[in-house]
Amino acid sequence: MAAVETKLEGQVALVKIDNPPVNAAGIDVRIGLVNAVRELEEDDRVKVIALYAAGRTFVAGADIREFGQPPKQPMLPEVCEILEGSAKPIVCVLHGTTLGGGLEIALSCQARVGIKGLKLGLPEVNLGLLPGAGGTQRLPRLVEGMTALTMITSGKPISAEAALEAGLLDDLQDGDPAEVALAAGRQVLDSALTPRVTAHLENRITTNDLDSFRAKTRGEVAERALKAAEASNLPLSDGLKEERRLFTEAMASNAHKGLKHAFFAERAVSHIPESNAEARDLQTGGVIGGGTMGSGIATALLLAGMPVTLIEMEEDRVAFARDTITKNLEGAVKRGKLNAEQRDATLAKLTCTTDMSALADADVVIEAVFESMDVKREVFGKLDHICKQGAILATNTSYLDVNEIAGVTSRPQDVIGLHFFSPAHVMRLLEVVVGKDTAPETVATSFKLAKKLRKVAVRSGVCDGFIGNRILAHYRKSTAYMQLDGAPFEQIDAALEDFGFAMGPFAVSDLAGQDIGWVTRKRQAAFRPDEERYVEIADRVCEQGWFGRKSGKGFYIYDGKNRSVNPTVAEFAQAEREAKGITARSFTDAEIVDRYMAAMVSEAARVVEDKIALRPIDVDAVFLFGYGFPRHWGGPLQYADITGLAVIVQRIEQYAQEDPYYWQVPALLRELVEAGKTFNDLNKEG
Ligand code: T1G
Repeated sequence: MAAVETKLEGQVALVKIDNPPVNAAGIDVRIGLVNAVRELEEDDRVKVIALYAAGRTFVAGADIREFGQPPKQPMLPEVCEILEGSAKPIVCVLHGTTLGGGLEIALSCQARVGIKGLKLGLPEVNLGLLPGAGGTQRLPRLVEGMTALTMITSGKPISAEAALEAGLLDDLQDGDPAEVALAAGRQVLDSALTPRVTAHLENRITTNDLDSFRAKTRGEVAERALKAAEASNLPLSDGLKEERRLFTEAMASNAHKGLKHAFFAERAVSHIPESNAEARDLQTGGVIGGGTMGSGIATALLLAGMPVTLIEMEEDRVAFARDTITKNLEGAVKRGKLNAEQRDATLAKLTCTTDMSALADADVVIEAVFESMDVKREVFGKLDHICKQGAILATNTSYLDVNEIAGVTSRPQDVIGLHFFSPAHVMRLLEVVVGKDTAPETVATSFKLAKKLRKVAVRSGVCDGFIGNRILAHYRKSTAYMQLDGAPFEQIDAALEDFGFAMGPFAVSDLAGQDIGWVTRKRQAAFRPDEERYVEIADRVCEQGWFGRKSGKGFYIYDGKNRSVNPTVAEFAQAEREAKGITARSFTDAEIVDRYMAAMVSEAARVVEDKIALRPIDVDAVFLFGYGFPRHWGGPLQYADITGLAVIVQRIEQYAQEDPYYWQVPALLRELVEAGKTFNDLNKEG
């Protein structure tokens, strides 16, 4: 099947793009389009060309997989120039998600007809780029300045209706793209649709538009996109040159490397060894435990359209759970995800009860009770007798041994860990923890559930803390060590927020509750090696009952929306230094980030080494979608590749001089450096 096919219908030439899954404008599509236009220009029978695409969408952009590869001619800018210069008018029919290079192709045609449900956008900034095939020059010639600048700098798509109103579309139809294309071609023949050459239209960005955008556009990526759009006040050929110059600059940027990696991380993690196993039916869900996590999980299942039965021990807890879920759905109404009718219909699918036998027919049951092995073993013992054969029995534990939990049932093959992140109906990450006896069908069904919940599911093996929390437990220590050695915690938070984290580690633990970390530290105290440094500052804070936001005080003091540093923390730090004979020293922000990331990368490498994560990119996805890792870095192991693995090793070896127990170079990291390889090479080996 050719990527581009032509068929004549009278004087209308239908040109069909067919390059599944999303008709990306890869080399075959580009060559196909150029050849089609060239041939049809010479064919006297043809008076108009109607361009459309097969499948679920018109062109969803340039082929991202070609980025960073040697360029294959013709490149998309040239294809767009050929479409724009065509001797025969080209009407383009758009459906699905017409994005990036796909919209740029459409902008280069002489008329555009949309099909209802269409979304149009220039999402290049989400990849650290800018429209590179004329989008920043031709869009402002078709729509008014503010609309053009918004689409170019925000990357957000607009609806077909908004595009019609803005003049981006000439018409909006319903139906099959091929039929709409033929009808549109005939409309041009009948002069019911007037072709316009975009290049001949005036740029509509005003100085005021630019001034207002300059004032509010922040960040290297968006500022560069705005700069390109500004060049639209030049003659088109000069504007296109400036756009190309800035596009090439963006292609070489770290932000692009990180954001492209993040795009593929979200998709690569669904490629698992169990992909071909048969997933079971998933109509109804059950949740045990109506606390914050249980209610959040129930809300996620309800929002995915599943009837849910939630179990709690006492009636007042049942009422609390229903109330929490109702509030969660109210929040979804506020965020515009649901309207009032949909909220009520969703809530009607919820059953809250103390009677566990109500779970007998559930296709999947997710346990979210107190993090105690005894309690979990008791619950799974009961589920084993209540639930129908073939039901997925899942635990939402965030670190307990899934194999031990499965071991109390007669069907460990149906037991799996489904580790949600709070708030469970909002956070996109789901760690799917596969036990030693978990059946491939159970894994495949869990990934199917994740897709239904619009989660990014990452497969994890069983270990303390799985992928995310195991790595967190390690790098978190580096912040306590830096604090004891002299870095004020607020400096550590600020340095990491500048690096790109939405919130620094001390602020995060204040938000989550200092008592959670305290319980973990006490649990680990029993088997903490003597060689391991231990910092007591956080224990001192907890001993005061200062658990963070929920108690109005932690490392920070919270007064309504205001937050200030808790000065007593510095006193606790100084007292511990004096007790341990430590002289405080200063840290630069850069050193704080280097140490934090070296600690994160080293434990992440060990998680890959131990095969807890399938690939390095799985670790990156966990941190991008569950731990607020700055997207423009692409994740901790992509950061390591961008920074240079040898540099990371050299830093760990330097830090090991002061603490050889904590700072150890993982074998995998050393092997990659010696082999001149990167974590991405491992991803490719898959
Ligand atoms: N190039 C290559 N592969 C792509 C692709 C693209 N543009 N878009 C999607 N895929 C693959 C994806 O990796 C997955 O593969 C499969 O298609 C299905 O995607 C010059 C420079 C279109 C809204 O940024 O936002 O044009 O995992 O799972 O949820 O100015 O894909 O199955 O192997 O996401 O239905 C601009 C990116 C490019 C759009 C569909 N375009 N794509 O979502 O399916 S830059 C974009 C999306 C550009 C020019 C510039 C979404 C989607 P696999 P999926 P989906």
